[in-house]
Amino acid sequence: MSINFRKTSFWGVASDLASCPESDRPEIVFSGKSNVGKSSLINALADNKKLARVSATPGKTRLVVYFNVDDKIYLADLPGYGYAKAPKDVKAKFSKLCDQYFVSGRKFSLVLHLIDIRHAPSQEDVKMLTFMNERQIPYFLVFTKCDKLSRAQVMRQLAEFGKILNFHDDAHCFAVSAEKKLGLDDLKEAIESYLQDELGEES
Ligand SMILES: Nc1nc2c(ncn2[C@@H]2O[C@H](COP(=O)(O)OP(=O)(O)OP(=O)(O)O)[C@@H](O)[C@H]2O)c(=O)[nH]1
Ligand SMILES: [Mg+2]
Repeated sequence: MSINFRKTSFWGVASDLASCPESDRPEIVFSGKSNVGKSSLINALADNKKLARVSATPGKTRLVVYFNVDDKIYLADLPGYGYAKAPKDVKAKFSKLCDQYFVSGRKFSLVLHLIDIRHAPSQEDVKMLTFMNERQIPYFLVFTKCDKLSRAQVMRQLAEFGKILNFHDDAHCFAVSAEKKLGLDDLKEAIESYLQDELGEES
């Protein structure tokens, strides 16, 4: 069963768990530092620049924003963590929402954890990966903004990150650019094949 990512539409926003959609289909969660390119990646996968709000000002996504892909899966765009300039109470609310999301028992199928290819993974990235490893939460690591580096530099960074990060056995790594549309087909294929069993045989 293939997923048509071009058929992605805005579903709604959730400020708490009660307003998230019913868990009636596979859900893919986008996590990572503020400004890493979560919303841009969603737009690139859907080939629609107007879908998710992208901003040069970090902290744009302040709620969990849901997208419906082809009536088959949900994408959940989480607020980015580590946005230093957000007021304290807002920051606390974000992180509570993210924490709740991951410990609530809400059913999700896969996390795409995004890391900017140019920068060493942060403490929060390491914490998040440790958390997912401990809980056996399936994730793909997606290195973003690859257009900013040469191919050789990308390879070097990937090798370097492999030493720092304790990759989960099943972790898949992807190097992408939302800007130049690089690596997107590989990522889509991997998502589809990961969800194959869950999506079943229906057309
Ligand atoms: N060069 C380049 N810039 C990118 C790419 N992806 C995102 N950006 C830029 O990075 C900035 C942040 O992108 P967003 O997609 O809004 O990041 P986000 O992770 O959703 O940020 P929050 O909503 O604050 O958590 C914007 O200025 C984007 O244009 C990419 O692949 N290449
Ligand atoms: Mg965003």
